[in-house]
Amino acid sequence: MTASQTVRSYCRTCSAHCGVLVEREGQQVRSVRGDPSHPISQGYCCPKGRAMGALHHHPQRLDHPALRGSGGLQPVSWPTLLADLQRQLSELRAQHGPDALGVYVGTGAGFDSLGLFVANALGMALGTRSRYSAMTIDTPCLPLVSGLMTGAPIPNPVLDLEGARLTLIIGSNPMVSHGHTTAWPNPTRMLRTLTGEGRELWVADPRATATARQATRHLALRPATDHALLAYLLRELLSPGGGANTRHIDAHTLDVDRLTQAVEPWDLPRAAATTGLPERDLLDLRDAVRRHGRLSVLTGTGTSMQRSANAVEWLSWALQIVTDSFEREGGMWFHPGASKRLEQMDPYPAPVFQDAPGPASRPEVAGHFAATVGEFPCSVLVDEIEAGNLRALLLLGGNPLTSFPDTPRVAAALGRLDVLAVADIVETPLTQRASHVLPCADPLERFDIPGYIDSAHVDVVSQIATPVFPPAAERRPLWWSLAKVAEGLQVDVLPGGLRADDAESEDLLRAILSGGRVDYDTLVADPGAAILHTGVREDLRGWVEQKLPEGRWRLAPEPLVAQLAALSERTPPPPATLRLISGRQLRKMNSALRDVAAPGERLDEARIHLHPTDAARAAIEEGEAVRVTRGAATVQGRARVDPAIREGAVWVPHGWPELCVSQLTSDRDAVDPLTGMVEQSGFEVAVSAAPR
Ligand SMILES: Nc1nc2c(c(=O)[nH]1)N[C@H]1C(S)=C(S)[C@@H](COP(=O)(O)OP(=O)(O)OC[C@H]3O[C@@H](n4cnc5c(=O)[nH]c(N)nc54)[C@H](O)[C@@H]3O)O[C@H]1N2
Ligand SMILES: Nc1nc2c(c(=O)[nH]1)N[C@H]1C(S)=C(S)[C@@H](COP(=O)(O)OP(=O)(O)OC[C@H]3O[C@@H](n4cnc5c(=O)[nH]c(N)nc54)[C@H](O)[C@@H]3O)O[C@H]1N2
Ligand code: SF4
Ligand SMILES: [Mo]
Repeated sequence: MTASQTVRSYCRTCSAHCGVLVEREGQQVRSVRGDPSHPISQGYCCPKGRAMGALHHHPQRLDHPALRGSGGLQPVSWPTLLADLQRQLSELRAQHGPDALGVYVGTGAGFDSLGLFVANALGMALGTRSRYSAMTIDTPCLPLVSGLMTGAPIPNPVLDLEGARLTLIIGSNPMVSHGHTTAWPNPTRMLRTLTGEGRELWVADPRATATARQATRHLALRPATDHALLAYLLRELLSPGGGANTRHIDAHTLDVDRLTQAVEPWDLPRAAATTGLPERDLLDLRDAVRRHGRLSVLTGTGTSMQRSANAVEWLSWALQIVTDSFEREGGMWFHPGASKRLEQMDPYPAPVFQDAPGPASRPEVAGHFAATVGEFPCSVLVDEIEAGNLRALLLLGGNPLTSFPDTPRVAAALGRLDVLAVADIVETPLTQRASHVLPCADPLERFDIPGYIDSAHVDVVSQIATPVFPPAAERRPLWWSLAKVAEGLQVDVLPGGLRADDAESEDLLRAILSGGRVDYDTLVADPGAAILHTGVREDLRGWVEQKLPEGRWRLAPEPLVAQLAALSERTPPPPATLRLISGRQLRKMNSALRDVAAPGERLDEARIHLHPTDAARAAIEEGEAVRVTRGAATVQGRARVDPAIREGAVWVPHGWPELCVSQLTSDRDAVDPLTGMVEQSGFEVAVSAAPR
């Protein structure tokens, strides 16, 4: 009998990176629970973290490289797989140029620190413009807005948990998601802090979510109308004596007059009619902002996926800037990451957002944005394949069959690629379609330094996870297989000219960590123990504002003003209109973990959620088969009659292949021209009982 042993680590499933204690016995995980000594998560761990062991032992866990031949996918050795992949990629590059080789970094690779590091290095070294990531189907409005308002896509704004007095959450449900740009490990404790003595938390969401239910006030607004709420608040604050901080505006901003003009149409009756909120709600929120003087605004995918995403993100920044909230006591701050890389950048790389053509097949889409952030939007990937511009794709920890718009077109296009190399940890519909399958080390089998370059944590921590087990079977760390691919293409991706077979994860970590707040040896001396960098947050107060050109925020960038003006011209839809909203569920991660749970715990379900009145209007009952239709596209599933959702909103969770909400989205209609973002939430749909 082997004795059990407890190892400290972190969960790598979402940006909360909760500290965990992994109890192992030989090669088996017995249990995973929260680590009470972690300075931020403080013992919290959600069902996905507790399922780390179940994922590690998953029956469909990938063990061997596989190569497609005449008889379908066959297990092969790594040398055979890599030789074939290297040869095909070299030939395609020689024939069609570097843009024929593409890389897609999905969520699974995004949380693999070393894999991500080498994936980015590979994209750059190849000189391909065909770089894609889940960022452009998630929140491209954030780098766009920060770029336009500050001159560079700057770090992530995060909550000042202890300092915040008034917090407004719009389009995020951290009780389930554990946060979007601010990470919420231990969300109940964090919500309690935000609603403590003298503090207020307001949540705008068409659903009475677990987060909204703990708020001081819940504003159940109509989907995709957040711009009206924020524009109204700005209009009121910017009116003479309205509560904006005029001293700060004069000293540290540009274009306040243009902002004032842009929000002028959004008076109280119009904002109330558009949002569907009682005027009292809007007045009370305005008064709360005046009372507190400052506020923190947290946006999420509920806002970043709607048609007005850019306007909403911009107005939320503007609201925080005119109240002098950013980087001040009680307002949000900008996370510098555990490295010092961002704060040492001086000045920020500039200029950005120059004119540049978009991808060859869609030159009108997001050219300047793509050039600035260094990637094409996911919404052009299918066109790039169909046009023959993209011929090989390294698909790293992602699932475009549920995450990209217009699923049937995506499936057909992926089938046309000469090379579809899929790196994952479990068998998925993507690995089944792959030409090359790269089995990766899972979180318990690899090193990670979460939050090193940028982080969503409410404080600055350095942390390292070391492998709990060596990679089983023929699984390899993603960084290694990508470095091997790079060698075959004669490009360098590892630091110090290292060769993949001579390098260890430690060599990469040493190089990446050098010059940071702590070095590799200090971190690894006590693996799993997060080091809290006390005082950094306070020392850095104002660090971003100091880097702004002339120390000023641009309050009213022209392209955003134009987008709000276009929204101002739209008339509110009739009240009976149904709008679909998307979102996350607690026990799965997008399309992953849907069938993985810790022993004795349950799984999530795919349902179409409707308000009782909307259900009655369409004669739909609980559990009945229903159809959601948008134009020619339809999805079908079972109804959940749900009083927590507001009338006029239909909620379909994201990530279910059998109820694939992405089938209702399109990479043609309503693609934002500035970022290439797809309208994934807040669009009109019809709902009916499915024919029996
Ligand atoms: N209509 C609609 N579309 C959406 C959304 C929506 O709400 N509605 N949400 C959007 C958002 S926010 C996102 S982020 C994207 C998600 O888009 P993707 O990232 O493309 O999709 P995921 O389902 O997260 O796929 C993650 C994959 O990574 C694998 N994986 C997990 N862990 C690891 C690992 O350690 N290593 C490797 N190599 N692989 C691993 C999983 O098995 C899974 O196959 O979808 C977007 N698309
Ligand atoms: N458990 C779990 N956690 C996750 C994920 C997961 O799949 N499962 N995915 C991770 C990923 S990739 C991401 S990007 C983050 C996302 O993190 P969040 O953005 O917090 O995601 P959601 O929990 O879907 O919350 C979005 C909320 O917006 C609301 N909403 C929809 N439309 C509107 C609107 O028009 N206006 C307003 N104000 N609200 C609206 C929805 O009802 C929903 O409650 O979560 C991450 N964490
Ligand atoms: S909230 Fe859950 S999924 Fe996210 S890091 Fe913590 S345990 Fe993992
Ligand atoms: Mo996401």
